[in-house]
Amino acid sequence: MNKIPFRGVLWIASDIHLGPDVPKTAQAFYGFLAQASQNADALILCGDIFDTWIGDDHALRTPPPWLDHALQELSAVARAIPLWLVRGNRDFLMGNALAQRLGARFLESPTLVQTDAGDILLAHGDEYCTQDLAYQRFRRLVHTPWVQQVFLSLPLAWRRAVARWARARSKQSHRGKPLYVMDVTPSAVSDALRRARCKLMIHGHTHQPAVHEQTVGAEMTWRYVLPDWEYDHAAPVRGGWISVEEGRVLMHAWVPAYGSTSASS
Ligand code: LP5
Ligand code: MN
Repeated sequence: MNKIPFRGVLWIASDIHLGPDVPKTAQAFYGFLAQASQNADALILCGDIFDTWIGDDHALRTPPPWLDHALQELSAVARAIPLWLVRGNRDFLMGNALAQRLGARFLESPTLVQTDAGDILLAHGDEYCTQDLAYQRFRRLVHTPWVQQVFLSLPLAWRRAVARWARARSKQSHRGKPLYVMDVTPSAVSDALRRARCKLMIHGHTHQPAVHEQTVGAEMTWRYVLPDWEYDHAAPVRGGWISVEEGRVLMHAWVPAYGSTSASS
């Protein structure tokens, strides 16, 4: 089990899905990053920071304007506080060159984060969607090292086309799947918590922010689910983060014009 100790105020956000078509979401997120630089001692972005990631070379050689802006904002926060990145199911190809460029580091999913609020098992969350057999097949395939190497050796235009196709297939497949299939499986979560000897989990991915209580053996456990960020195509808009501070885990909604509102603890 990967373990990492943190002291002080930790902020965690995920599922921002940055891309060329979400300027308002990006703007809201950059406001959040500026606040994180001032108010947190470390920031973890827990996967799906980008809507797709088709290789570091794409980003670093000639980034389009939206991506250049994103890289600058992420670098700025990494100069102020430690920035940790977790790979999600859409940006699992983020690599060391990106981390180096940003001054960030990777956390593997899952990692046991040792905080002032106790040990927290942190994961993107897709690994616990075990009832989604089609997704788990896709996940095994695209996490296979030689498949990734072949994909990364393709010309950029081909990679873009594959990513567009995979996103379209994914959106289409949502329509045919019941919500419980696209959610985490309770027994997969409890198995992971039991193995890690831990009572708290934080994950993203499902876009269903909540705090769930679940009894594991004789113990009560809590699972905090991060929201996704959408300020372009949704009404009401949504986005938020979790802070770990003074021994507590708090969920917050991000309201760009007014700063933040605390939602629950
Ligand atoms: O992402 P989201 O929220 O829509 O849904 C996810 C699951 N879908 C995915 C697919 C991603 O969205 C696409 C990521 C593109 C990455 C770019 C690189 C691509 C190639 C890299 C090769 C090394 O993760 C979705 C879940 C949902 O979460 C809830 O958990 O249900 O799962 C699916 O949609 C799986 C489908 O059922 C089948 C997906 C078909 C895609 C086939 C593409 C194969 C490309 C292989 C290339 C070698
Ligand atoms: Mn995801």
